[in-house]
Amino acid sequence: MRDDSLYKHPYPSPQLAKDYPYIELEFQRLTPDQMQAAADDFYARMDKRRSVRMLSDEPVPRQLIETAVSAASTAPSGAHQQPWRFVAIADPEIKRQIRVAAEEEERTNYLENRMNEEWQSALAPLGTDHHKEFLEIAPWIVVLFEERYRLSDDGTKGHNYYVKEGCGIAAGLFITALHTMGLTTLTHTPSPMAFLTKLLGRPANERPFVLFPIGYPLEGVLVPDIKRKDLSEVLTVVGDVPEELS
Ligand code: IYR
Repeated sequence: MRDDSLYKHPYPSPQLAKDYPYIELEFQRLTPDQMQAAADDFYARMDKRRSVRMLSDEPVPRQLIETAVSAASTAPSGAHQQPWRFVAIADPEIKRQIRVAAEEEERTNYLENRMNEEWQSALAPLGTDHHKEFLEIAPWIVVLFEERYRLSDDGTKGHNYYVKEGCGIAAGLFITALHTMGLTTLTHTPSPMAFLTKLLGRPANERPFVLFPIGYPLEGVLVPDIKRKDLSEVLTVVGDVPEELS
């Protein structure tokens, strides 16, 4: 039984619990040592994740992609609307069309200076260019579309809330799932990527958010020797920390 005594305004209120279904949270309490060990393991594993630009053509079973999407779709979202749609492509001809269209856009970005100098110099250490061969070689491409608004079969529109936030979290969970299952990907945003809506036959309420080529890394592949920011550069603690939390 829940002990509400800390709260003057318990959630759900008795009325809310009458009006809507609620269930007790399933939660596994860990010991402090287990918690730190889990955190250390997870961090160590995630710190090994790298964006990979040369994937192999080795097949990846569909089931793995489906499970990764299921995991991604556990992301929290505004009003629990889950405003995302993952579109998976293994069809060589469609992958080829995506590559051709993406390279066309990127040619303008890189060779006709659609990206300004500041942008191009920020990318210099990554050495990206308009060649996107991985789009054809990777066994899978998954495009995450944001569902900008809801569209019923009869054409009625409905508002979706915090779509970008939800999709960003879903994308994070997706790459985490892929990494955990021993696959690799690149969070790729061919720019502009409106061509994907048409090419993949998606409805007007969906907009491409990010594209993921997915597969195994090509044996011996090189990745940029980048360092991640130190904790002190990404974490600021404001105010006093009570003794028992230190
Ligand atoms: N969309 C281009 C450019 C690009 C932009 C950023 I910011 C990157 O981190 C990497 C690439 C491309 O995909 O090449």
